[in-house]
Amino acid sequence: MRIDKAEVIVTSPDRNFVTLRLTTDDGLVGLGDATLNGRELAVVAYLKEHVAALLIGKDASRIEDMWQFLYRSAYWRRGPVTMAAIAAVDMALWDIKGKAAGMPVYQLLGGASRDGLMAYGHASGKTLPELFDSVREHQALGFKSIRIQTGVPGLRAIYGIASNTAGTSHQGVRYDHEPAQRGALPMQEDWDTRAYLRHIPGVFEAVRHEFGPELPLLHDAHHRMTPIQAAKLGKSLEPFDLFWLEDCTPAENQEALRLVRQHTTTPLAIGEIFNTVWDYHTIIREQLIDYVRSAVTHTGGITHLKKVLDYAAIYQVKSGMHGPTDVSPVGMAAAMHLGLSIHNFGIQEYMQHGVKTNQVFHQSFTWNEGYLHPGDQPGLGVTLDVDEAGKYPYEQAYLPFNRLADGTVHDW
Ligand code: GCO
Ligand code: MG
Repeated sequence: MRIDKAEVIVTSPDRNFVTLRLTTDDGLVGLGDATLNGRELAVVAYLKEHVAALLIGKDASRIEDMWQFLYRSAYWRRGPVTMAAIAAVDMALWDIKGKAAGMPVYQLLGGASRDGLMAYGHASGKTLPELFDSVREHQALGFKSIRIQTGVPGLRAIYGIASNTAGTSHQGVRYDHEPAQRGALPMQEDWDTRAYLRHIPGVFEAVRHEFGPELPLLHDAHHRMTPIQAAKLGKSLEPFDLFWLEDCTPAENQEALRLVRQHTTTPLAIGEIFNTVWDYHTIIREQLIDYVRSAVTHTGGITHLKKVLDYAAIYQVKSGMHGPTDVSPVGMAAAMHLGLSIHNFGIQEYMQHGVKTNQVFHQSFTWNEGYLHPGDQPGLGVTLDVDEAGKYPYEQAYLPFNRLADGTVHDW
């Protein structure tokens, strides 16, 4: 079972996706997601120029060895581009191993620890009535847990709130499939942390009043606060019993979470921009977070994220894998197989892909009353229709960014 071919396929059905396709000499095909939102072509070049040739002729069954080889032989460790490239190779090899064994990947990881994966959807609205409609729309689709993002009076546009030009998912939910807007330059948004801190508790109070105490509610703060501001927000949200508050401070300063933690019992989730266990070392060991947000795609694949989550399990920290539309159907499938098998699964983010994306990527997962399941096809359970993919060439796209009223660039 030697690797015969390594192809990098770039397609942009509802948004840009990068997929690595490995073929073995005995005809098995494995897919890996290498999509790095807004910096896609850097990973394409890394794979095409520096990795593809190294794979040819190698034994496709040696997943751990391949991971260690790609991580250590490069000398330059970690970082989103490197780790997304390694992740794609790793996922493709797990896909191949599953097909060779005739088993879904979750069986190779130890089998199912649960029947399905509770998933949360993204409700958003500029105003409360819009937000309530969006929550109801998600409940009608079966979602049992919901992320709440809201407009803030005085601010023009806020990331994570579906615009009027948003597309719809295959189930008709209104989403910005590519919040990384297509165009030659990134969109500029405005930001005011004090206005945000004044507004958010009232929104959660209204949502609890409307939808009752049971519905698990989540919120994403996108790294915009200082530790003391985050502590204040966590405290002010305690009466509304959040499932989690996500990315409350800029993620690269792990120590910042100590101060937040001392002041609030609101559960914290962090890590969608982390790449290795080293980014989590302090915050897991000191139990400064409750949920690990990494995607398989951005954290070196199933092999490495499983190690992060096994480490987290010792400290009662659970998974909350990243699942926006920029994680491709292949990356989502990998998350579902891993989530089904580990004991410390917490919740899965599930932002549904668009209609065109689902025509390019044929998927085996099921969605049943709020729960995902990866399906029982051998491997990851995703196939790529290359002809369909060819209809959608890459388009430049950037995530938006923030400036404060005085023009200062802010975290987003
Ligand atoms: C989330 C995220 C996304 C990211 C996006 C960046 O919680 O789903 O914050 O909206 O910003 O995936 O590529
Ligand atoms: Mg997030």
